[in-house]
Amino acid sequence: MPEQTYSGKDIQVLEGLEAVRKRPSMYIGSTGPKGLHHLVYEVVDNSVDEALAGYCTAIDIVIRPDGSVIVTDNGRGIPVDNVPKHRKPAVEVVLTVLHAGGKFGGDGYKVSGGLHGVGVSVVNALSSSLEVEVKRGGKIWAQAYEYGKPTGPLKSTGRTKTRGTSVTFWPDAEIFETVDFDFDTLSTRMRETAFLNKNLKITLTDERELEPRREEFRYAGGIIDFVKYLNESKDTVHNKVIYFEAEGREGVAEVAMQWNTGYSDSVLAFANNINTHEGGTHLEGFKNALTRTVNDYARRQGILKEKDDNLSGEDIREGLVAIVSVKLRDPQFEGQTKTKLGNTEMRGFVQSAVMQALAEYLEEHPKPARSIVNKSAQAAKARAAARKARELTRRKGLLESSTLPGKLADCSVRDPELTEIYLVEGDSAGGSAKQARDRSFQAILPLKGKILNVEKAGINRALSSEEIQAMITALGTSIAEEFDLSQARYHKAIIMTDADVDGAHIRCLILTFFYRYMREMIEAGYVYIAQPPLYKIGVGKKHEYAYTERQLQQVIARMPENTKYNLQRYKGLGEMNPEQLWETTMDPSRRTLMQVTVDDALGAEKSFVDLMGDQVEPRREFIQRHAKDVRFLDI
Ligand code: 0RA
Repeated sequence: MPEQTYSGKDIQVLEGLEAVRKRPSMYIGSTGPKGLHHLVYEVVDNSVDEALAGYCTAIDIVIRPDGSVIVTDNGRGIPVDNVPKHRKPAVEVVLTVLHAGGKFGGDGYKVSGGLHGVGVSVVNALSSSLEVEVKRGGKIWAQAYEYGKPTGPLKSTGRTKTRGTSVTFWPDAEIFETVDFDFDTLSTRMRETAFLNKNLKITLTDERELEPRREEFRYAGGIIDFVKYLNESKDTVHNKVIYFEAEGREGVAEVAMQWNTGYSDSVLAFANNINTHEGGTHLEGFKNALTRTVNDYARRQGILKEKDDNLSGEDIREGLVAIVSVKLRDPQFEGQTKTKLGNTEMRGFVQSAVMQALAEYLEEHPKPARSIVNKSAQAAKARAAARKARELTRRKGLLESSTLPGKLADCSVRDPELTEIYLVEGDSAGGSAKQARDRSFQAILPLKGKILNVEKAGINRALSSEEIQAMITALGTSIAEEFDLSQARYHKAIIMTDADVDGAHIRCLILTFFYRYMREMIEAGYVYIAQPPLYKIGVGKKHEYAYTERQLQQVIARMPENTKYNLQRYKGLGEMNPEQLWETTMDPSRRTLMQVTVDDALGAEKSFVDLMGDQVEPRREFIQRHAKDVRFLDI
């Protein structure tokens, strides 16, 4: 190759991508699994921008056996003509210059802001290899990169009648803690993206298994289908999903909502397709409008009398599943995780849009309107009763008693930042864990079999369950409205259950409890899932553990031919002696913990509700769908 001479600009470019490689977390949040999957979202979001601009109708994502992911769209194709300032084809600039992606795109709504929209150049910088193929102007163009740098110039490789872009990348294993893509994580996110972009077809294929797994998402109803999906396993208060949209100078707002007979609410807010977990002005506008409109209606109809207090926002939102999706030109993302919409104009815009449309809906649909208001009034009554019951419980000293549960084997260190509590399935595994642990900083709380299903029970019954009381007192934070994170007695709460169906169920029950009553524990990153091994492979006096089926295959493949080995399958924690439990699952220097996040409110909500909810059918489906993942189905 001819010697290259670098101009000042080129050096700047390299420095840009070098900076990304030096401090990846600044650009993608982390180098853990979350950051890894973020790479896919980044590429897909660029294709979604093409869809938002009206040029792309289909996106295909394939996880390849060689560790790469390929994202293909049928958009306009990244431009290939030269950018005078850089003296390079636009596609090369988009892939090698930080934040260059949007500069050639003109205006329109974009998926960008916060950690999103950092640009495909960031994906390029963090990939050991990346290939881009563009179909545009009758030609096919291709270029390859290594660690963000082109291995050669953009070349035309053939002719075509179609248009589009395809990006294949191999995440750099030196940068990421893991380069193993998780199908379900991607699938949840792609489903969400499809819901938010009506009629956009997204397919996800996993070619790593002998039998490829494939899912296709395309929703003609958009966020209406999203609400139906979230309410799939619920009994609803009214049949049809309420939907409206509004457009103004500020942007566009879309709302879909439907109440179910449950106790919790799931109001998800999005701005330019980004899940604004921390809420923001659009959500505030929605909530204000909802509370006002329903109260106005209830008074006009005489359901609320003059002497009655207004229904609270919380009462009205009980059982509500809603999607609030806004699109705006210049979104400002704020907050800890940059997922809080800050644009002040959106508050009033969403509020008046919702007030007008919802008032009209209620007037025109008296039957569902009445059911909704009655449901809110009931919630208000129940809440007053629950408050009384809680005060009573508190007086009895159950919630805030300083006496820790008898079954808790506490640790000796008192600094919560240093300590952890294992929530262990069953007394026998609890016993092993007690022997295995380092008692200075590890506490053990054994939990009896199935803890109460808090999704079905109201707060009152939940609080009278012994297992739940034990968890609350041990954790120290209290719950719901009285929850106080600063009182947490441990900064790691580690759920440790058997690797079988029952274990998965119990894990789900405990997670549901956290999700409903101590969500801030999850948000603070205090909740973890222990990963006990599935196999022990013994060769002579040595042994190794495998935590997944794939790992087992790898261990066996690495052994010299005809080696005799002894394979032990662990059906439950009880089969490990304390020493094995320590070295595989509890020793901080050797164990793997999975941190639980609410990043995926959809996934969490959905799997909790499917497993815990009212209806039997989705639950059976869920178990069948996941039966492949469940390592030891006890039949
Ligand atoms: C810059 C400008 C235009 C499109 C794109 C980038 C673009 C980027 C990606 C990334 C993945 N798929 C993509 N598709 C398009 C607009 C091009 C025009 O005006 O024709």
